[in-house]
Amino acid sequence: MEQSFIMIKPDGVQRGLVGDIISRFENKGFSLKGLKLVSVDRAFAEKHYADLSARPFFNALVQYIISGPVVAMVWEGKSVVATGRKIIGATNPSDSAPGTIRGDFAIEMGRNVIHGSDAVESAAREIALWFPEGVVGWTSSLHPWVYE
Ligand code: DAT
Ligand code: MG
Repeated sequence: MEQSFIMIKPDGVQRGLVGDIISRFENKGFSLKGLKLVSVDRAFAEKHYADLSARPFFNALVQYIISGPVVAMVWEGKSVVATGRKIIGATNPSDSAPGTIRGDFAIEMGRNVIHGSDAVESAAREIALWFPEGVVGWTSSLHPWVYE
């Protein structure tokens, strides 16, 4: 089954949005396979955002991600990568629809509360980076009530 790496950024943690955000993924029917509160250093954040290293906002982005603890998660389910991006909303909160996480909780791109993998391949890379110890293998007893 498909997995996505979802991270609540430091502003989401500081603002007390962890419970609400987790609820949105749980309520959808996705399964939590990994979860930890961590502070990452600059080198780690630069690795996570390596694809963006040439962009002018890269340093500010890295500074933001290391400014406080983040909640790193692995969520699993059918099409969780693409659907997770829909739950999160557009990168720029000015464009994020109400009802999405960024649409409901964010105003600026540099404080957009949450990260979600943008493809199955990047999800695999990010999960390996953030969870080198592996994730938890379990099956929800609700599985037959979520999937036909
Ligand atoms: P996303 O987080 O929606 O996958 P991304 O991977 O393109 O977006 O960029 C990572 C983060 O970098 C994004 O959440 C916010 C920031 N960012 C992206 N584009 C930006 C820009 N043009 N100016 C400032 N920050 C930007
Ligand atoms: Mg991205």
